[in-house]
Amino acid sequence: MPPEIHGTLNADGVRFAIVVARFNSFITDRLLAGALDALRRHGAADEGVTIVRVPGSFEIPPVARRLAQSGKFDAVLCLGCVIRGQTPHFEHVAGEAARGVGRVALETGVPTAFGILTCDTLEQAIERAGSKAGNKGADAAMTAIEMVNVYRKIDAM
Ligand code: INI
Repeated sequence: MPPEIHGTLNADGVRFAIVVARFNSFITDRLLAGALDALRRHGAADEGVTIVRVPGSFEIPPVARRLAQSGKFDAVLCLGCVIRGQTPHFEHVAGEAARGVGRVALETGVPTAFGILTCDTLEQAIERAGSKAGNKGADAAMTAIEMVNVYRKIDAM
C-alpha cells in the first residue's frame, strides 16, 4: 500500500484564533459556542484560543489574514452568518467572505476554516447553528484541527 497521510483530531497544544462576526450574533454566538466545545473536547486549552470579534462577515477575511500572518496561531477559524433576506448585498457580502477566507488559506499557508453560514432564511441558519443540521462552528473547529495535523505530517515527511 502507498503511504497515506491522515490528520488526527488532537488539538493539544495547538494555538487557535477565532474570528467571529457580530452581525447576526444570535446565530454566530452559537457557532462560537459549538467551535469552543469541539476544540475543548479535542484537547485544546482555553489559553491557546484567542477570540476576535469583527462587525460583519465582510470584515472577517482581512482580520483572519492579519492573525494568520502574525505567526502566533496554528489555525484560524472564521465564523459568521449571512442571510439573503436581510440585504440586497447578500451576494457581495457572502461572495467576498468566501473568496477572502479561501485566499487567506492559500496565501498564508495557515489552515483557515470556513464557518460562515450563507443561508436563504433565518430558519436555515438556526438549523446549522446547533439544531437539526448540526453546528457549523463545531465543524469548522474539527476541520481546523485536522488540517493542522495534516500539515504537520506533510512537513515531517
Ligand atoms: N454581515 C453579515 O455578517 N451578515 C449579513 O447578513 C449581513 N447583511 O445582511 O448585510 C452583513 N452585512 C454587514 C457587512 O458584513 C459589513 O460589516 C458592512 O458592510 C460594513 O463593511
